[in-house]
Amino acid sequence: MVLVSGATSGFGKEIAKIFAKNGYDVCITGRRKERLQELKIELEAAYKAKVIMLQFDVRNRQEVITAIDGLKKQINAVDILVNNAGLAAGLSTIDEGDMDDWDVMIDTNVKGLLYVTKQVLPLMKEKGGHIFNIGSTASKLVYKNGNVYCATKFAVDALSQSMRIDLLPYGIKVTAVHPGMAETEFSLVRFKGDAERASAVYRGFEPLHPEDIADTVYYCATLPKHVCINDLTMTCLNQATSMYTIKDSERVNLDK
Ligand code: NDP
Ligand code: 8X3
Repeated sequence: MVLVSGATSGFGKEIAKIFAKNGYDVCITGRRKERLQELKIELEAAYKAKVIMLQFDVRNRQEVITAIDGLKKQINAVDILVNNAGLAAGLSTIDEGDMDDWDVMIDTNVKGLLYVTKQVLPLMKEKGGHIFNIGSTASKLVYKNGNVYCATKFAVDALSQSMRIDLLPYGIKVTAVHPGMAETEFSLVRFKGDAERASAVYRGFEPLHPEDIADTVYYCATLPKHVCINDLTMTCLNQATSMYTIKDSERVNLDK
């Protein structure tokens, strides 16, 4: 069983799809129930997959406990956990930052990841397994106005390193995947529904696609048992770091 947090959109949705397509049972989670229902129907019809859906908010500790307790009544083990649910809220300097935005990011990206992991681990410790934590290029290098979002993703990096040590005796692999810019609902959420501002982020170059991240997670998950990719940063062709992305118009050999 592969449990994917934040499977209603973007990376999580494609990650759930690629595992279902390849014969894995999947557990899809998120807050938006209709999206979960649609995806469950789609995966069952397209791939004859076994799909369990769990609606909960990763920030709500009791909701997480209740949901995973319910899962424990249906299955004996989670083989792969993908901690993907996350978001950015706002983009501003520390002095102008919105404290509600800070709370949402810290509660979702850091505490939510911890709550889900803690509840799922009893389903993984007996047999071993694989945890994927979706960080970001922002886990490696901060960028202007990214302050709290970057801090939460640095925390994902630190927690991935810690989990790798703590879970070594259980044969649990921990892979942190750090993508650069990818067009999903991420910027729409960050800019609170401002579609024009969101799409402008990706104008002039081809960003990563959610399928690229899903392919990468699937690749890491299907390596031989003795091999673990610990930490992986991936960007589109025009991005070097979280601070440096160029437009196609800046490429010197674009038409060659
Ligand atoms: P999307 O906004 O498309 O998807 C985010 C997912 O997270 C949704 O399924 C959403 O589900 C879920 N989610 C958000 N908050 C909560 C919550 N409180 N409880 C449960 N689920 C929640 O964004 P992406 O697919 O791009 O983002 C996925 C991850 O990748 C995030 O951690 C993000 O930080 C990271 N990332 C994104 C990059 C990008 O450029 N797109 C680059 C690098 C990293 P729902 O709203 O239904 O609850
Ligand atoms: C998301 C990458 O640079 O758009 O983690 O904030 S960025």
